[in-house]
Amino acid sequence: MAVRFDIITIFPGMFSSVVDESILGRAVKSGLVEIQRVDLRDFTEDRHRSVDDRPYGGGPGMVFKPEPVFDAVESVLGEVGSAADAGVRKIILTPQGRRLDQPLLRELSGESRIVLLCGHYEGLDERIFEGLGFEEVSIGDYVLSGGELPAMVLIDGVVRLLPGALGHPESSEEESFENGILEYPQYTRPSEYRGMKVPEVLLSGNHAEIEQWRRQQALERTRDRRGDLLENRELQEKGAGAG
Ligand code: 6GU
Repeated sequence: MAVRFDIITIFPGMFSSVVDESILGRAVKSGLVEIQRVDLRDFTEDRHRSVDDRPYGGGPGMVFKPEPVFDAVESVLGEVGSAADAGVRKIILTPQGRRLDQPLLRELSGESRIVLLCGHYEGLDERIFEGLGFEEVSIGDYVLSGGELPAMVLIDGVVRLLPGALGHPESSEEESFENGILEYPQYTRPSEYRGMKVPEVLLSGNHAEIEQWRRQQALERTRDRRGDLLENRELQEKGAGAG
């Protein structure tokens, strides 16, 4: 199924390289994904094309004004609250949002239309949230200078889950995080390089043993590097048992 993204941004040019290259570039060319960029400054009316202003009550930084954002969103979806807006996922990328993870990407890969609004500065006028019904998404616990890179992260993560975007259908289901654990180590030829050998079991041709080895490696790695993932899994399994 095809997905259409509308990206509302003050830096539409930032998306060019990402949209043109690699898996995403191929998905756009093949029609699996449509990406429309909307320049927020096209919806300003003053000479300086300002999208931001100082915060009421004082304090540092600037805040996104409501008018250009409402107008940009309505140019994409029609009047707020109208039929066109139903069934569209509307997401603001801000550090205050729900953390993006693989289950959310999976969910979004089932949508047909996603509007992304890239936040900036100290934030957005609260009436944007109140009046437009966007959900907020963050890509992690650190601060970036704007929502554009996070929007690209989200788009990339969604598009590679669309049937037909990757070369081989099973590749997205096998990988880390889909199973809630990290990936096992991979090797390719040569079987020995600079004195470092590929583990014997992988050369054995014994598929049951290989599978067992990989599973054990993946669990060990997850325990060493990301114990939090295993704890979440245990909690989920307990929750499922009780429900
Ligand atoms: Cl979505 N925006 C910004 N500015 N910083 C972030 C982020 C988003 N997610 C993590 N850091």
